[in-house]
Amino acid sequence: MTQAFTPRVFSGIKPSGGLTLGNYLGAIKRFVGMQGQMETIYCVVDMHAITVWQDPSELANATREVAAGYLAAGLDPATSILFNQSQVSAHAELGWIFNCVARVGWMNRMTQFKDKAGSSAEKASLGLYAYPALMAADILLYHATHVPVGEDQKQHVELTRDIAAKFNHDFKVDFFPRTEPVIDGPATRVMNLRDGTKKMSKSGESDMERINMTDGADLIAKKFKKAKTDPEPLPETLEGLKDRAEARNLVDIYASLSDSTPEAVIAEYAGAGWGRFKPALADLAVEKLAPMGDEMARLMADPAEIDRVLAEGSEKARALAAPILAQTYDIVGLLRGR
Ligand code: AQP
Repeated sequence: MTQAFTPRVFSGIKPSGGLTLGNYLGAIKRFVGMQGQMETIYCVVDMHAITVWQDPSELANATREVAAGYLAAGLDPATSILFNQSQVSAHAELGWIFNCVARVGWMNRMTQFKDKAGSSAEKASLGLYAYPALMAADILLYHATHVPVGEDQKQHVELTRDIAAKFNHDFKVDFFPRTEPVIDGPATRVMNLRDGTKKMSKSGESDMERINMTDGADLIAKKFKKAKTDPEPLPETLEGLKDRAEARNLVDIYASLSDSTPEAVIAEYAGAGWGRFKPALADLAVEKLAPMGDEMARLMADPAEIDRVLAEGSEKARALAAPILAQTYDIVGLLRGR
């Protein structure tokens, strides 16, 4: 008989730079949407951030900034557990066990490692290679059943399912759930504003490629104005955006920001040129992002309060994680004092 798992959401963002519109639309906005529907646990995954070099003098602040983004977007620490990963050591402990469950062949298929390590894979950290096993631990440490993520993380959530299945099979238990990735809405993959074939990323080379959650009105307008497009006006139907990656991206962003659909956006702007669409998009983005940017700045002015929220959330997370890690140790046969 298969165990019934309590519906529970887990997801996280790594503090590897300032939050982007991609992080907001692909993740945070959807985290807020799931709040109140089931138990929700949202983490700032600082141990993932250090898989590539992070300046120690900036990491703690970057961690606070992601937390400030969560709070400013509407995550409520009284409803969701909000914490940073490194304060709950069980993540690292379960991560090690999953390093021993996951197969090297599985890791070799992870496209994100190939993208991030590029041609210098030999020089990449072992942590960057193993990071999907730690991500599986983040999720399964809470027996999370649902993981809202952007499209780029789909493969890692599928790996999490494989790790859970192998663990259950190897130890003849029904202990870890088969977690579902939740990838929905029009902005599951927000693209780079200067190159519609690349994802918008925190750590992309140029700031003009991305909208940051903290960008002011003028900068947002400038970035959309300079965003790469093509000479054609917006088409009459969505099919007309096929093979127009940059145009499609701007339509998807508009749809997501306005809680609408790409079809509805096209219906409204059919035949419009960029001179009309881009300023409308910039106004909409400013309307949605500026209040959050202001709130983030207000929160960041009181770092002790953010630290307090994260410490309190970490305590709650530790309490949920401890019995699951203890049972995992027992299943694996690791001796522990009682
Ligand atoms: N462009 C995007 N569109 C939609 N969703 C996105 N996410 C990231 N970029 C986009 C989603 O945000 C969540 C947190 O991601 P992360 O910071 O943990 O890792 P990432 O995907 O590697 O993010 P970045 O911004 O690209 O960071 P860097 O440049 O440091 O690697 C995830 O749910 C992700 O899907």
